[in-house]
Amino acid sequence: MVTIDSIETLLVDLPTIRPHQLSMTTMKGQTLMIVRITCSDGSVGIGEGTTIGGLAYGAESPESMKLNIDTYFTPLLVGQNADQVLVLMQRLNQAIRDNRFAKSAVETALYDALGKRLKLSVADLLGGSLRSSLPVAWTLASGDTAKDIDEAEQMLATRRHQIFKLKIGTRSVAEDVAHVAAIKKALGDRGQVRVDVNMAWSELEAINGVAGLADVGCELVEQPVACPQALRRLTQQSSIAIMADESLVGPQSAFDLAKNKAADVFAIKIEQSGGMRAAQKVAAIAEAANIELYGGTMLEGAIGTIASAHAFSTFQALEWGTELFGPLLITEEILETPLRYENFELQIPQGPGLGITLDEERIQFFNRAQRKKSVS
Ligand code: MUC
Ligand code: MG
Repeated sequence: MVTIDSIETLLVDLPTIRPHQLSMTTMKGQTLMIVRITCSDGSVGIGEGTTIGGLAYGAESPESMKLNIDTYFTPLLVGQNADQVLVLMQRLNQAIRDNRFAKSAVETALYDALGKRLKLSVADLLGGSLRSSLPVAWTLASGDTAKDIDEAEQMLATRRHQIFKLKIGTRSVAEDVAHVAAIKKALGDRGQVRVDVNMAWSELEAINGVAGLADVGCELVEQPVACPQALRRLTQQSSIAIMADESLVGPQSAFDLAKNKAADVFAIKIEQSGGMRAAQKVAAIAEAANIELYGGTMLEGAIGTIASAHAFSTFQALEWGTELFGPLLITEEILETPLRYENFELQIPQGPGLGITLDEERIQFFNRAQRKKSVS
């Protein structure tokens, strides 16, 4: 029997290519919480947890994930049969409430190690991939309309992205609509334009905002309001698609939203769902309820992005593509072989497990614990 020998966690702090402005915070860097699980046969699996702006987005932070995995998850896992991922996750779920992001990171590492042992990809372990590449949107969030247009033009010219998600919600509704109108006018039919309000609007603001956005050619509005009932009312009256993101926190919430038809589209994220398997359950609920799908991101680095890609590759439909651009927002390459983004798509690595290998020197260089040692 192959058992779990040890679990290591580390925090890797990386700069972003430019400030990334969301309605709740502006990110200047990203912290990857990396978990590494070593098994008795020598196989090693990696997983990743990220948040957006520390605790600005939700109840978990990279630091809390590290502490909770070290203190509470590890004793439940060490010595257990490493092949039985469902049993291991059930063991965690019985003993530990919530902590969906940390669970997602650990589940990724367990499947990565299992895939390496069996010489199967993570997508194979999840039932098999239905696609080898995924369309990837880019988020325009510099905070400046002219800069955003330049950035979009660059993405179109290099054939990296043709779907653009604009982060709005910090300015007035009228200013936001004007910002979106200017970008859509500049791009015309060459680029699809969507927005993410990250819950910043009241219901009344959203009624006006969504109507204004529809008029200027925006095709989708992500999480305009926090309240699920308001989201449902907007979905019922909007002429363009309304997408749930923050309201979607795993299968139970997916069922509640689907039951009330509170969104046209679900932005599924593996971390918010509680892992890749839970993300598949959310997708199944959406499919049964005729809700369309979009593959979301918590701005993960390469590990979380590729774990998401394996999970999304198993979805029957992915009508709105994905936004798996996280590694491109970070200045540093942390893989031995960089990911391939070409022709507006991300190629899903084909090797066993996640199919990626970390550049250990780079990881150690940016490891917060090593940096602290070299300063003191
Ligand atoms: C979110 O709310 O969707 C996804 C893209 C991005 O820029 O931020 C994230 C989070
Ligand atoms: Mg969002």
